[in-house]
Amino acid sequence: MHRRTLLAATAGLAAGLTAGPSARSIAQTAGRKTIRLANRVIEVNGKPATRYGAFQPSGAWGITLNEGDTFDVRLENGLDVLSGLHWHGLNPPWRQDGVPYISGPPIAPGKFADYSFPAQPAGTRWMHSHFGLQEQNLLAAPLIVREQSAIRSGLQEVVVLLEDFSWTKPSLIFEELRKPKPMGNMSGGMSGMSRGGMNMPGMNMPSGGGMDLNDVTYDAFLANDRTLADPQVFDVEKGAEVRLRIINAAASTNFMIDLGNVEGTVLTVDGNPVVPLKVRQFPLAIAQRVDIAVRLPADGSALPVLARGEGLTKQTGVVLRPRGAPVAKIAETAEMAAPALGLMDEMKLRAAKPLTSRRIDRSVPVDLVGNMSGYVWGMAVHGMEGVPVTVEKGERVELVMRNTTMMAHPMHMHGPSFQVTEINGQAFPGAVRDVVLVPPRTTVKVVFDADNPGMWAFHCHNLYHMAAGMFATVVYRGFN
Ligand SMILES: [Cu+2]
Repeated sequence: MHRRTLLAATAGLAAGLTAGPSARSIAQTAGRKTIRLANRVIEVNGKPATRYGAFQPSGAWGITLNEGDTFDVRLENGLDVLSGLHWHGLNPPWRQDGVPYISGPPIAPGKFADYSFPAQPAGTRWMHSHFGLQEQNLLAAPLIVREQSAIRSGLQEVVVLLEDFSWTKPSLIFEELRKPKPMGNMSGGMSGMSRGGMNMPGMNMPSGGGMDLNDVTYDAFLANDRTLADPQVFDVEKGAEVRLRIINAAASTNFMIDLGNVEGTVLTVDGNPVVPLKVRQFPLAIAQRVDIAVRLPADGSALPVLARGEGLTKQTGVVLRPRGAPVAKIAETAEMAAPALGLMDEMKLRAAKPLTSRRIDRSVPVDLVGNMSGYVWGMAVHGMEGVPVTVEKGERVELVMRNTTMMAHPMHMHGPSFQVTEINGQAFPGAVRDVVLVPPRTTVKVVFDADNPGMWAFHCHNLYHMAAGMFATVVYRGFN
């Protein structure tokens, strides 16, 4: 099948990706929306791939709402397996959080679940399966709650959802990762996989400083389901300012966003406003989002928005094209590998709407741990693996995340967002986020207000780390 035929099969994919200022009236009159989980066919490097998807009957990918709307969704499972979606970055009642066996049961094939709660906080959110390894099967989609400020600005919005793609089944990728590895040969060439990433401090490992960047070697990186062989091209006005909403929906890949020579302005991270920060490159860990305002070059030329895998030359992206501008072919391999993601940029971020200043009621040590004898990851809360973080409603809670392993972990807490307050002993009023990267040998402190009683997932957002045990919960005492 030709690429265009495939796109037609996914029914107006692009329609869900841009939202003009007129979208509000549609949202207000539409009432309950339906999202259907179903198989779909995309094309990767000239070959068709059947993967999961989450689309509305209109063909819109995911959902776009406006600040103040109700998240009123019927989720239908058209797959032949148990499934569901988590509304990443929203703060719903805990039973509507979409995490199977924690917030509720998964949805059986042919069945549906209804969701209705205020779509807040506004911002660039996303949705993905929290069931098994389905996220690696591309079961993710944008979930945009357009801020009133964004609507008023009249800026064109471009949503870019990044994914990592493999021809290997997710279960086989995980099986390979979990196979015991000879200690002296962990960088050896397993097909499709790099080493297991379990080397510990003091071991003399070949990669930079003993740090491991990627567990899995992917066949492609996708931006809105497409590679740079056939990137999505957005029509924009010459010299216009555009609001990018970039979502890292990859299962196991951190990206470096690259605007080339064009300077953009970071407006939000994980959907939450920050003091504007000028950037040409910006790190985007797994599950993080960034909104960047970019102005198209005055000379009318097209602007590629690229994302390069951490430590890799492999890249993907989209192109913003003013009318009449030629679009040059962009190589899928960059000349320079993207660096390891650090927290240099994180330390520059300042919340535009910080948490109120108040005393911390409870500080909880959370050690991120790994086991060398196999692909086993964990979280030790108060030094104990397998126990939840327990909090009381109304408390200001601090999480002290200390990474004892040699891989970085993008840590995500469900429910209320947290504010980054300290990195390796250096305090600062950082960004409000729902995912923060905790690099090797690093301690990151965050605080949040325990305002939403329930049982919430708290985990590493690297899908394979989570599947191998890096998962805990936050439990409110006396919740029901
Ligand atoms: Cu991890």
